[in-house]
Amino acid sequence: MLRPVTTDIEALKILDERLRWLSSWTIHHANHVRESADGLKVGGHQASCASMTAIMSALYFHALGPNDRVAVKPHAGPVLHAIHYLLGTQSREALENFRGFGGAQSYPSRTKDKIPVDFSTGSVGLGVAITLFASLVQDYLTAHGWMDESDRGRFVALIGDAELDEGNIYEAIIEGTKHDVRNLWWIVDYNRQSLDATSADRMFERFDEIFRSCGWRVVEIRYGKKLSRALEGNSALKDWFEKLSNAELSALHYQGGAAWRRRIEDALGKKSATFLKEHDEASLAALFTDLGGHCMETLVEAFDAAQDDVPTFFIAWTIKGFGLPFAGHKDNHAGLMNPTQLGALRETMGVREGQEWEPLEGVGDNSRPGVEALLERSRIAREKRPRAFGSVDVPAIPAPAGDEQSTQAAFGRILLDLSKAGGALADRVVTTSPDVTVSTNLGAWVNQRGLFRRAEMPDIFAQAKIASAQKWGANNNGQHIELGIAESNLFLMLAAAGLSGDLFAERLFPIGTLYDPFIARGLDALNYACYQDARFLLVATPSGITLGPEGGAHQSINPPLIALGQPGLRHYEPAFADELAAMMEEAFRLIDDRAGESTYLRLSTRSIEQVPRSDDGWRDGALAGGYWLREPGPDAEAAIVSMGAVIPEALSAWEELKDDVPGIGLLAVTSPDLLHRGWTTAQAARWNGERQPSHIEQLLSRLSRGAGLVTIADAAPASLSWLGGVFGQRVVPLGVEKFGQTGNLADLYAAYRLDGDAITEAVAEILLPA
Ligand SMILES: Cc1ncc(C[n+]2csc(CCOP(=O)(O)OP(=O)(O)O)c2C)c(N)n1
Ligand SMILES: [Mg+2]
Repeated sequence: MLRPVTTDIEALKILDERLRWLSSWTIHHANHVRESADGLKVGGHQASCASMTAIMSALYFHALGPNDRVAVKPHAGPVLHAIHYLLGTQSREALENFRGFGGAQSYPSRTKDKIPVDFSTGSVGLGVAITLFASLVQDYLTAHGWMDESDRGRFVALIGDAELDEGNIYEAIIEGTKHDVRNLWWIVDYNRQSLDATSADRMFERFDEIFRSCGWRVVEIRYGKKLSRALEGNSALKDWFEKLSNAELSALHYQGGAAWRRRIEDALGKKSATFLKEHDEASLAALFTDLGGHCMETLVEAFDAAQDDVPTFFIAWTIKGFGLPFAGHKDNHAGLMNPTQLGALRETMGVREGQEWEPLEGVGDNSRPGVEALLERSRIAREKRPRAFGSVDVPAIPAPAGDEQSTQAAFGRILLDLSKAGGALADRVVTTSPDVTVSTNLGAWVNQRGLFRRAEMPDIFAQAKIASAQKWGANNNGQHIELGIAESNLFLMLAAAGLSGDLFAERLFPIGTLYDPFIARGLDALNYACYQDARFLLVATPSGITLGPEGGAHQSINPPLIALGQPGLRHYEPAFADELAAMMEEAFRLIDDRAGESTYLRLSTRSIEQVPRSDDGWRDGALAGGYWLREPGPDAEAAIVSMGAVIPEALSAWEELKDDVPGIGLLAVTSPDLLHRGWTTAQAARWNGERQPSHIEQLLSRLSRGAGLVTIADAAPASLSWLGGVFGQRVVPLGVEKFGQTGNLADLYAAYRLDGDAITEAVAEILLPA
């Protein structure tokens, strides 16, 4: 039975045990008790949870303040659920349905779990780094006067030690050093085991050096009180212990007291006689498992001692599977206790059969009031906050004037005009770019609004009166966060800024720019941002082989296909500046709309003649994914379907063909992504008896059923070729399927079949009988 509570430490220890039990039981229940409908292994990570129940108990029931936010190591999700179960904010039903449909999620999810999840996790490394960018957003909000200094919180990442192999963590700390980030606690669950094996010994002490050199405080929580005392006066034993390899240490933790005795005798001989006489096998096992990450006093002391805002990297030594039968075993990552082992654990934890879900089962009457008081205090700190939407009015965004424009130049002009006009939206826009601010046309905006830095940074070139188009002083009012070249950081920055409404109840309108091909470099971080429903505008420019002389390494091909398959991100690819203005207005609206999403604009440096408009009839269609730029005749037999920067080729081919192919239409596609979604949504609705045709069905129904479509895009042709599936119309898809190369536009368009000749030939092919 557990002891009566005398101090918070005692209550925290009890809660540590409750967490270990409840997380083990939740996983066990899902795998061994709940009926299986399909015979699939349900899974879960009992060892990874047991590894950090003490750390999480000390954190959630002692150290965290109400404004603190935590990214929990993905496979410790069940511990987070257990914490909220104890706090009364998670239901038994959700736990009984862990990893089931609608139940508690395997890995903490902001959007799907009902408990407050500050950051979703799952793809290791990303949850760690986003905390750094969230702290930067917090600094940004306080510097701009939207948040009180006193409301600032700390950002905590709970990290698996193998997670430290993810390069994005180091990209983030390098960026963080430049921005002097603070209020961060990164706590490593240093169990020296990964999924496959024990971790490499060679990295020992390297992590400390890396973090220290980036300005972090490193706190090693290696020994618990008992073990520390035992080793203090026994330097031979301490020396031997500290030289054990990761694999040896894990194996000993698995084998237990007898193995410890044997190994110590072998290694130290007579020198260990007194020590071994004083310890039986059980006490040897208990002693050597008293690592810092399992010792409540040590953890609480370490957390209490780090109360300033210096970013702190804690290395808490732990045992994977602590207290469970497979503790320390190298294969325990996905290991599950069998019913007999679980039964034994139940007994040692004082849980009666049938009472497994009882939150405070096994806690004695004397202890209860202290535990309950601690839970009550912690409950208030962990309350879920509502998401904030609809706070900023988005004004109409006018199109920049000019007969010839590129969409990239128009983007810069629109932002500059927005800045000059001022207003709530302009003030809440925050731009960011991985060292391509100038080349993506954000320069004029930054001249107007300045770089953001907590500490004033003069523009030395301007002070020295050296001529430059970029006048970039930095101060804490600036609205552009300049990043180093690492694209992964861009997406994590967008993720954090795109959650500002949720995390801080203050909406920001984040805009990130990069070159289109380099989306691939940060793709998992982009997916991660979308997964947690962060809201932002991603502007990718330049794109495609239209970039000409820059060549194949910079010419993107497949991002429209990426966007087609990416939930939470709407792809628009405008051809004209007025389309772009409408899309930016829509993107801003979507950022602040509960049912909205993020937007990806794929832009180009090609300056093209703008089309005259007689009215606004094109606008709704453009925002829905496409519109007839040249209306087809009744039951037309052919149409050209064009996306983005190749519109001049499509228009000239249409001019050339219009007399020979009566009624030929020209469809401007602005979003294959929206058209496809609309199409599949309408099909799904038909199963429910709703017969509203989708936008693409309405557009294509203007043509005859046997009509042919020639699609053209400076992108993978599969972006548009699927249009033939809507009504079974024939398609000749033109686009780029081989890597690009240097060249002028005429040469490249001819070589890659993106020119007017290719279009007319393709139209001829579909009209001539086979
Ligand atoms: C990006 C990514 N790669 C691989 C995985 C699969 N995976 C999940 S946990 C894990 C190892 C975790 O080891 P560690 O971080 O030390 O956590 P522990 O369970 O030991 O606490 C791996 C490879 C993942 N979730 N994300
Ligand atoms: Mg590990």
